[in-house]
Amino acid sequence: MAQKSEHYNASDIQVLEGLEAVRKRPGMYIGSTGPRGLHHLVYEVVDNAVDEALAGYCDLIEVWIHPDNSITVADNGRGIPVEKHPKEKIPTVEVVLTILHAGGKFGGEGYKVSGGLHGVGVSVVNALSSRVEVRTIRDGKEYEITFDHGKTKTKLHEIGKTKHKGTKVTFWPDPLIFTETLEFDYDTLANRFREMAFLNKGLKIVLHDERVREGEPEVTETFQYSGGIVDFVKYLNDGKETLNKPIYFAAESEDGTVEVALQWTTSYSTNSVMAFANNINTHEGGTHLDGFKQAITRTLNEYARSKGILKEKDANLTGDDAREGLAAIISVKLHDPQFEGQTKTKLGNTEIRPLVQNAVTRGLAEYLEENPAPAKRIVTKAAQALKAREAARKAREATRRKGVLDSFSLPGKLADCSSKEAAQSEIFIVEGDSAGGSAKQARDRQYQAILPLRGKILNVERAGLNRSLSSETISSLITAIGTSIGEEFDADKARYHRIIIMTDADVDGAHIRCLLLTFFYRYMPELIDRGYIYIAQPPIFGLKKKNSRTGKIERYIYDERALSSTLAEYDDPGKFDVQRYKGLGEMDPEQLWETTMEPATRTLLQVSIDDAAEAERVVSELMGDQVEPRKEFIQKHAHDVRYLDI
Ligand code: 0R9
Repeated sequence: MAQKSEHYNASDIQVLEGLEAVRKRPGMYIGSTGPRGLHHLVYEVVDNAVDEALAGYCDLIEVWIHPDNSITVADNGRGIPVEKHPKEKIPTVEVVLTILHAGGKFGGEGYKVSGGLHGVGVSVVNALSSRVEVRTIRDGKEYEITFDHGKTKTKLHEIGKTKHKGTKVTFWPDPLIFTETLEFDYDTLANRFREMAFLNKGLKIVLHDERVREGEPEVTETFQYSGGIVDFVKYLNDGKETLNKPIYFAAESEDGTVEVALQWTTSYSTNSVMAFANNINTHEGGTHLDGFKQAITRTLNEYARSKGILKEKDANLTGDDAREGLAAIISVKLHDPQFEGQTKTKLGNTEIRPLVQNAVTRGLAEYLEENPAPAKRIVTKAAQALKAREAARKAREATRRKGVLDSFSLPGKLADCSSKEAAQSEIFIVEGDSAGGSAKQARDRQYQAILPLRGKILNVERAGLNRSLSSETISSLITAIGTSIGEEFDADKARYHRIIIMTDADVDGAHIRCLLLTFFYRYMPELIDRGYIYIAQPPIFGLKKKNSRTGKIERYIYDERALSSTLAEYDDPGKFDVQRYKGLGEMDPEQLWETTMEPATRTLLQVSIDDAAEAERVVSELMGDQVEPRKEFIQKHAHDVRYLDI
């Protein structure tokens, strides 16, 4: 808008300042300018289309990832209005794109329910894009308006008549803002759209990836679920042994709507319960989740007592007992959601707790009475969880009497650091004694502790907590970390804020890493949430001058694919020998220090769970006791196994 100087007025200045502020501090609006923030741009636009679907005017959303890293989102709704905005005196569509927080507030009454985590609106996408093109169809006429770095480039103009309906937005993320990467990750987008389609029954979301990869066709995937969150629960439990058909309840009040779907499996895990508010995954929980949990625990206890499955002398089932093996989706849609918590993903609306609690109590009690066979399986499983928990506590007490879990008696193999400041301290979990020995010599004693792992680690996914505790490797891990486990787990007691898995760059190393990640995911997930878990990146090749007397490594290579390009660039006359490191033990302490352990120069991968549903499925498929899903997973991912991680 800066170009149209003859019409420059006070509201224009305000507009410019608004979007300039977004460009100056993008993190405040989209979280980061890394890959997460980049993908957030897409969600922000798709959320607008989903709002139109929730209002009942649209049932198809299409998304294209173009080869030049631009994105198009199209919906078949009413089209963004083009009439002059009464206050701003420019077309409403231009207001929506150029004024901060202008979102749904401008559409007359606005939307009853609106998604979007930050709710910042599409103007933020405009501010952070080098170019945006918007097409909107109103009364059979198609209009276009374009923007350049957030400023109007071509004013709204009609481009023709059409029988179609809807809005189409294309944007090019600004390379000056997204300096880390401009590349969209297909799976990240696909997982989010799958989730959205589950949460909005019947809504069709089509994702097209137009980026051509050698020898591969263009990818198009359609997400549409006539069963909504019931299909979501089936998806979470795919390949698991289930105890009941998915149960579904819905309730409505003047505050909003509640939908719940749930199904128990034979699994030991308790972290497949996901709660959403206005399509946002409320990772930090909140009132809807509290209401749900209370209802499940109470109802199962009452049923178990009334049927004599729990006797008078027996203790009550705890929430964890009742939820062991449970997969559930709680989805609430509210007119005025209050998001709280550190990451604004905790629902605060108190009126929602009784709404969910009553719906689940009534619905579940009725289900149990009407379906005695699955009801018995569900309650018996919870009663077994109670017994296993009591047995695990006894095992823990016995091991503690022996002094094993106690942090006063740290494991003998641990070479601890001298600092007691957890925030500055780190522990390397190292595969094998020989690498452990090198690491102990290499480390900075003040801040770096080394725990060598001898022998195999149990697969906790199959063994359960009780048996895992009797494994020396697992108990020394728990003691060294200091948080305890199970009911007594306390993340604040972690003795290190960087827990670094350092295994060999071979198949065995990958297996051990996988077992350790499964352990942290199942029993210490809060350490992953807090960002305490890391994976070390040792080099896999070293380049050495031919006939070198000193044997000095001139250059380290960390990535198989980088070897040939590095050789081509660095070694054209062929004067280097390539040494392949099969294990950490092949490096001397100085080499291990400079390549993998020195904070100033090393690379660490921080483990995070972007997509809880996907993580849960992958862990159960890969680590659980059913062979068939694992086989299918490995066949499907055989080609990209280098990039596989949770
Ligand atoms: C491709 C992504 N889709 C959108 O961004 C999109 C926004 C949008 C919309 C309305 C309809 N479809 C949309 N798609 C709309 C229309 C009307 C009222 N409210 C919303 C109407 O016809 O009266 N809008 C979102 C905000 C606005 N429109 C508004 F502020 F301009 F009204």
